[in-house]
Amino acid sequence: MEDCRCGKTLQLSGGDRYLTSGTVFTIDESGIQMSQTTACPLDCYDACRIVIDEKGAIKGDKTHPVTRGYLCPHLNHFQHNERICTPRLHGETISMDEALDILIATLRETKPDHVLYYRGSGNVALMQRVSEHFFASIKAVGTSGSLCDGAGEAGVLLGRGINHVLTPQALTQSEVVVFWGRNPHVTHSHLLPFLEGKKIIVIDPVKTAIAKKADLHIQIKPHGDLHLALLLSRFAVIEGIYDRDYLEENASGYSDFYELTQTVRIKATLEKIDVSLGQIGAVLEMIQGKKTAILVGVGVQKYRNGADVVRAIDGFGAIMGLFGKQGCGVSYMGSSLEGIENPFTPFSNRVSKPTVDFSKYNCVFVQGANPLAQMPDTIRVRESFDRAGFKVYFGLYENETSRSADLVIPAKTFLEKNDIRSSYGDYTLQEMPQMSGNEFGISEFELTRRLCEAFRIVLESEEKYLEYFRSKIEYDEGTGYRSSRPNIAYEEGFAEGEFVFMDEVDLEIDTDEGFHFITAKYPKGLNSQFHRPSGVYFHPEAGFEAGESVLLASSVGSVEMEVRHDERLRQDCLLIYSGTPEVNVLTPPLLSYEGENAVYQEFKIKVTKI
Ligand SMILES: Nc1nc2c(c(=O)[nH]1)N[C@H]1C(S)=C(S)[C@@H](COP(=O)(O)OP(=O)(O)OC[C@H]3O[C@@H](n4cnc5c(=O)[nH]c(N)nc54)[C@H](O)[C@@H]3O)O[C@H]1N2
Ligand SMILES: Nc1nc2c(c(=O)[nH]1)N[C@H]1C(S)=C(S)[C@@H](COP(=O)(O)OP(=O)(O)OC[C@H]3O[C@@H](n4cnc5c(=O)[nH]c(N)nc54)[C@H](O)[C@@H]3O)O[C@H]1N2
Ligand code: SF4
Ligand SMILES: [Mo]
Repeated sequence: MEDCRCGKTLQLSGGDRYLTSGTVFTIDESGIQMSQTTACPLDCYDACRIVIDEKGAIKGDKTHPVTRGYLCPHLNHFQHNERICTPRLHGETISMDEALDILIATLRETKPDHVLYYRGSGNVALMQRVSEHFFASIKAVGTSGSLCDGAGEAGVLLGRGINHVLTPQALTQSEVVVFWGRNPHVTHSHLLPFLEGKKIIVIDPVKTAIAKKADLHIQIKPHGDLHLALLLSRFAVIEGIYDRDYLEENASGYSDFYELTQTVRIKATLEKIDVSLGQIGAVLEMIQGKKTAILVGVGVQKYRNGADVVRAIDGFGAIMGLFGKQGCGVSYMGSSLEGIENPFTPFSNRVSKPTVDFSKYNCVFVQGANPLAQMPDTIRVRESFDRAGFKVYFGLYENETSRSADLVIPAKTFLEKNDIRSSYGDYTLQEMPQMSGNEFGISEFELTRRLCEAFRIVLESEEKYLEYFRSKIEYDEGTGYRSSRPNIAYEEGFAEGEFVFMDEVDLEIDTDEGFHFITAKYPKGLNSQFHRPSGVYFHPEAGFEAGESVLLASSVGSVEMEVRHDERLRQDCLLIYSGTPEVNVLTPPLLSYEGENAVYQEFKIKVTKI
């Protein structure tokens, strides 16, 4: 690991595991105090608790109920050699004061509705949102929708009204755990120790590590999940293993839902999604009378009907009476803000994030994101970003977006600023006090303070916001949790009183030519941060040699990539990991029908040898 180019960065050392930071301290009202623990704010379910030892090395916190002392390799890379050390304007180094003056002057001369604020998920701690307060107050345009989990979340909310998760601790009570389009070895590794002794079912087109260990793996055709969930529900009713008493009380629309499931043509559908009747019987047999948790990932909802897919899986959970019981339920990616009211001014004007047209704005402010790599339809995004007025990138690392920006403002890392970490995988709510000093970069709060001062916008002190978030923490055996957390998810029913089943469904299965496209998370990277993957993966028998180049084409674009082999894939699929440069040249500028989400896997891909 090398130093930052300007030589000011903190040193990484200790092989692969530890990071040695400089002075370890935290400032409070009584002066400077030694501080020991913080939390990792990377975009990840785990929200690991971190201990900084007396030598400044980063370690997992053994007392933490989820982390249990283990971190992951991403933390070794978060201060890698491409960290941005100095502000720059059109490639020329400038001071932070100059950068802020230029930003302020630009914002002053731009009509507010020509200013776009675009925030990504490079850091998911709560104070990242403080800058929204400024941009919303000047009436700039914010974004709505998501590149990530929005379709599925819309499906969850339509059925349940509120999105509660099953925490790793809640799973200790489960007898069967179903991973449905979710890859815990890569994206939620701290969950794994909680699975010991449980029966595992995996529904995933890829033979992931958890699928290899599973008692049952259904290697479904991508996008077959809606049909599978409806068929499982139908057979649960036919076989009489549904939870009738539960349904009468909590989900009385179940007979209409059962009727809806009867519109699925069994034989033709099973053929199309490549699932057998035997596998449906096996799932039902394994979960019958067992405490079952279904963990749904973002993999199932990267399609226009993603909300329906997740809602149908929820419907199956309801049919089996899984909600509101210990160790049971259906759990999707949660919301970090659930139960915490946003203290910052919200945007009154928003545009959909996955399809935003940057060229409409005279000033674009990008924070903690790399839209030029991670948004769908890269060619359109690139052109529209190029044609936008003044582009500002506020982040930690160089990437496609920093290289195309007019003004680059370096951020501070989470060790260098104060924050609070909420989680979308559990209910922990953790303090993240400043741990080390740093002469370069600016925190989100400080940047916002300077902007608010220039525009005479009222902003509370940093401590006041932190205190507000802190007031939502409830401690239990030394660990902080959101005070709003449910004891058992949905124990007290659903937001609308009852679970609301879907009442119509489009069962069409696309028959376009080409390979099914899977774009999933890469073990060594976090979207476009840290290690960037490369190449396109095929099953060895899919007809392509490892090392040869192929032209990949979808209806929006085409790109050349080198072939790699991966035996875990189906022969009719290709896989390009998230973070691969140019992957999103292939993905469409469309929104999910519900939830304004990106739909990365909507299109099939045609492949030609070159
Ligand atoms: N190492 C690492 N960890 C991460 C991230 C990262 O980039 N790298 N990203 C973080 C972020 S931003 C998120 S949103 C979470 C996401 O966490 P996950 O939901 O676990 O992530 P994915 O890899 O997108 O998808 C999971 C699985 O869905 C499968 N899948 C794809 N299409 C389908 C389908 O049509 N049906 C079914 N049943 N399965 C399908 C894929 O094969 C994959 O195994 O992970 C977080 N954690
Ligand atoms: N093909 C394909 N595309 C995808 C996906 C996929 O699975 N396949 N996944 C989608 C999903 S789920 C997501 S969540 C998005 C993620 O896409 P983005 O939100 O654009 O995230 P990253 O690529 O991780 O870029 C985050 C940047 O944040 C900056 N950063 C990190 N920490 C801080 C900080 O403390 N302050 C500031 N100011 N900046 C910081 C870093 O410089 C980093 O480059 O990508 C989406 N795109
Ligand atoms: S990226 Fe996730 S697993 Fe790794 S240290 Fe951070 S929170 Fe833990
Ligand atoms: Mo995500």
